[in-house]
Amino acid sequence: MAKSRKQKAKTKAATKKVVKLKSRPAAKVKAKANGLPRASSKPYGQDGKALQGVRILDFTHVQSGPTCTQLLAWFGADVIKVERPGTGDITRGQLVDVKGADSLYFTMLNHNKRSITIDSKHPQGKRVLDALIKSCDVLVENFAPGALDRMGLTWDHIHKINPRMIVASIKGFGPGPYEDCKVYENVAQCTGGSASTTGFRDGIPLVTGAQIGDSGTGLHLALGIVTALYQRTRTGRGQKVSVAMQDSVLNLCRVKLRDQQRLKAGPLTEYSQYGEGIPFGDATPRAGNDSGGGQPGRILACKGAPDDPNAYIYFITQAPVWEAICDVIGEPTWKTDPEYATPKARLSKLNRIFERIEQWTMTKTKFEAMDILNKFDIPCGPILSMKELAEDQSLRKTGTVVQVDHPTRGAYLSVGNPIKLSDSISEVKRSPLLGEHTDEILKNVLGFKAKEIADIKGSGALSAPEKKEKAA
Ligand code: CAO
Repeated sequence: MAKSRKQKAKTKAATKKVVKLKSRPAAKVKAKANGLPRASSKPYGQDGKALQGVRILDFTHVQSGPTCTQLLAWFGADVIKVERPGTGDITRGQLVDVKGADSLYFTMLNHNKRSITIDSKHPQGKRVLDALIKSCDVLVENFAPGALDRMGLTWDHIHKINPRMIVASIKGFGPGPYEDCKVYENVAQCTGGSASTTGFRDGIPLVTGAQIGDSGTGLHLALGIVTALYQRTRTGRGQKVSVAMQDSVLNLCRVKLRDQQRLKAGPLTEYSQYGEGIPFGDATPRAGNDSGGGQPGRILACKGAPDDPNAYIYFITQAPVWEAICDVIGEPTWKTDPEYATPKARLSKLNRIFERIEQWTMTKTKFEAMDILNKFDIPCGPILSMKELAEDQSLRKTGTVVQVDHPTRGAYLSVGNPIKLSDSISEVKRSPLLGEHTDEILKNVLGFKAKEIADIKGSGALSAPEKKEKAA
């Protein structure tokens, strides 16, 4: 097909471009033909951080949002936390263990961030916020529904002044009957399917200690943000990233929705209830400590229980190691007995089997049992207390548990970055004091002159309103 003049011109321009790139000295050519930079020649871990160059306007508070931005900060993003003058993130003053110091609740969720205090409803505060929006890549918030809009920070406003801005939000619920509700951790666990499937069949629904509603949602949001940042490298524009806590919990409970649908095909044979001959209702029941998958498991008492509340082990009767289990617990005939030899035959006798295994585990400490069972590749795990985890040397070595120094509270333990990148090493830096970086951000990030800074400060936009003197 003959090319039009326009097409010919385009081809010529493209050829020119290629020639130009080829004719540059090799050292100056940064991009390879596939558009990716050349592989760094620096040693792994010494060529910056994964999210270096990404700046986050962090409007988060309490737990869900701060979990997300802390993770991004550990990966090297410059996270600027905006806090209300005077009080800051409410968690600074919650569950206080050292008088006058930021609580562990706050410090353990806000590492590697900078703090600036701004009254977001003050005209001069809005001016600073607009400047921050212009200079940041991502705004992250987990205010109650509508709060960001009430501050005047609507999507239209943000996108108008910075079309590249990614606006990431956590709310309790997605669009629907509950979209205006305020939500905390346990509400999300209850509305996301976790509580109805946690606990024992004959007991009330239970919430779990793992903060799947807050921290779980923060993790989901972090993935949404880096994904949006990646898309932006192609489109050049920002987008909204929204995660509802109910959705995150349900996502983490997807195996229970799987079981809900399996109910149509008959009883859930791996649930203890099946072996006990108790009929199933029309919803996924609570399954105690039964294993979620097709490998039956239970928590069994070890030497020291029940006086020691954590002298227990999780034991899985994985089918491939059944014969080894029989030998270890002293029931070698179960290897060939048709009543026990196959996984199907065992399903109706799980209570009997685990009672027998427990007779054996009760003769060992949880660590002794773990050592013996590991030799036979029998999947098991001791119930570790927070005290044991805090003292665990292997977790200290990997940086999953770290000791951090803090100017007002002294040294404390925290959970470090659980996601390990070989070329982006996480250092855990202490959380910022309230407004610690206000001046630095106004001057170095936003480029305000001394006079402007003095005017903004003088307006009261960055400080708490003075307490009125009590009338005599
Ligand atoms: N300057 C001025 N005002 C500020 C401010 C600042 N720097 N930062 C916050 N505020 C204001 C907000 O604008 C809001 O004012 P309006 O109600 O007038 O709009 C007000 O502070 C309260 O914000 P909020 O409603 O978000 O806070 P809350 O303590 O009442 O509710 C929470 C907390 C968590 C229930 C709610 O924020 C929420 O539902 N968030 C979404 C779900 C979520 O993340 N939950 C997890 C929390 S962790 O368990």
